[in-house]
Amino acid sequence: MTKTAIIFGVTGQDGSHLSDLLLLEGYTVVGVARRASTDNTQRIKHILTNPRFELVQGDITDTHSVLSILKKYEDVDEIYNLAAQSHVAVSFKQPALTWDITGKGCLNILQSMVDLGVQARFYQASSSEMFGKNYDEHVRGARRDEIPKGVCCDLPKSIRVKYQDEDTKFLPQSPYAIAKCAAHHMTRLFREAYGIHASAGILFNHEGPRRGETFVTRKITKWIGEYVNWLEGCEFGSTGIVLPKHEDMVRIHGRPLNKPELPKLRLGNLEAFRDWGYAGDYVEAMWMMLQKDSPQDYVICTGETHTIREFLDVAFSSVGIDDWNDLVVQDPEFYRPAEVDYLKGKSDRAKKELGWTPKHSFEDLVIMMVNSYLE
Ligand code: NAP
Ligand code: G4F
Repeated sequence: MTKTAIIFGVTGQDGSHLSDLLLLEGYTVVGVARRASTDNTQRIKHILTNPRFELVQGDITDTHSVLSILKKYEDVDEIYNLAAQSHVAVSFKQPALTWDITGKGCLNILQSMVDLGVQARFYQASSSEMFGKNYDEHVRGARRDEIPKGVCCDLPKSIRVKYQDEDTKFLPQSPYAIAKCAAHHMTRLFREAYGIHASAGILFNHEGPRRGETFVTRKITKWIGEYVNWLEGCEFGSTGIVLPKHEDMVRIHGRPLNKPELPKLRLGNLEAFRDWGYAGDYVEAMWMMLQKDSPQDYVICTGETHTIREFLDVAFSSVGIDDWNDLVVQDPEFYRPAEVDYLKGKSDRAKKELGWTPKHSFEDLVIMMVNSYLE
């Protein structure tokens, strides 16, 4: 029999990939989108006419709205909560709104499920941001807390590996991460207290051509795409590397450009480490979690970590630019009041219990994102 799934946050990056996957799997998908004054369905345009896809209006912060949707689809099989104010920097500027959407929104769904007796399986989009400042360490296969005091510091750095997994304690560093922790614990509590089949995926950063344009990977790759197009549009054309600075143009070409200079790429902290994967791979893990007989929380990641600087290296070199230093400016505007310096996941549980591993490498991802702006 055809299964039905409700996706809160269907218009987002993950909501669109998950809809694609579930439709392929034969589901009927009910996507919940909030009212907007402009069209917010860009990422799901290609499925809007699918007879097994239905778009309904709703807002996760409005209890009545959530209740009435769940009441209408009370026989639903699976509910995915992907709705969030998901931008960490924005959460410092709009903490209360972030709390209402990212934290309380999850409670609105879970409590509505209990009140209405909805028996569906539930997925909560938890985040590696919840680990914040914390990590565990492998030293020759042991956890940091198993190593006798003093020993760790005597060992060479090369054999100490920092990572986060399901047992790593949360130490959130932003209003967003704190709201995610609350929703994560709410999911666990409702699983234990009411027996709901509720699972949380602790997903590390995942990206792709559908990523919002203010997240760092998309901001970088979009700028590179614009830069390449700008170079190609120059009067003299461009095959090699030219710098978009007036004085350099005069030096290289003997005359200034005949079009306005392209603003440089303005970024914040380039030293943070992130474990970046491809969003299309990660939504498969979400779905796999809800196919298990027992609910469980899973870390989903690649196990590889790179700095923003390394992302810049790979992205720029994919268009033949080896030195990007003159093209990028570090701007205090993009620094955060508190930073998450290091994320590197360990997804052994997902591999063992779900059979999930990522299909795309870091390099694949970066090149895919740059190319999406060049095509
Ligand atoms: P996203 O692109 O920002 O999508 C968020 C979705 O939530 C959008 O559809 C947005 O609608 C919707 N939304 C926001 N406020 C809402 C409200 N009040 N009521 C109903 N819907 C609302 O995020 P994403 O990258 O797809 O991530 C999906 C989920 O995973 C989020 O919960 C995010 O926090 C979490 N997560 C993401 C990552 C990652 O690296 N991408 C990693 C870990 C966890 P609009 O389109 O109208 O804005
Ligand atoms: O791309 P980001 O904004 O992603 P961030 O903060 O890691 O959060 C994303 O991943 C989380 C999972 O770990 C999700 F839960 C969350 O919803 C979101 O999807 O920033 C990545 C790094 C940060 O260290 C930031 O300080 O890039 C640094 N950065 C440097 N310059 C910048 C910029 N980030 C942004 N957005 N814009 C910049 O100009």
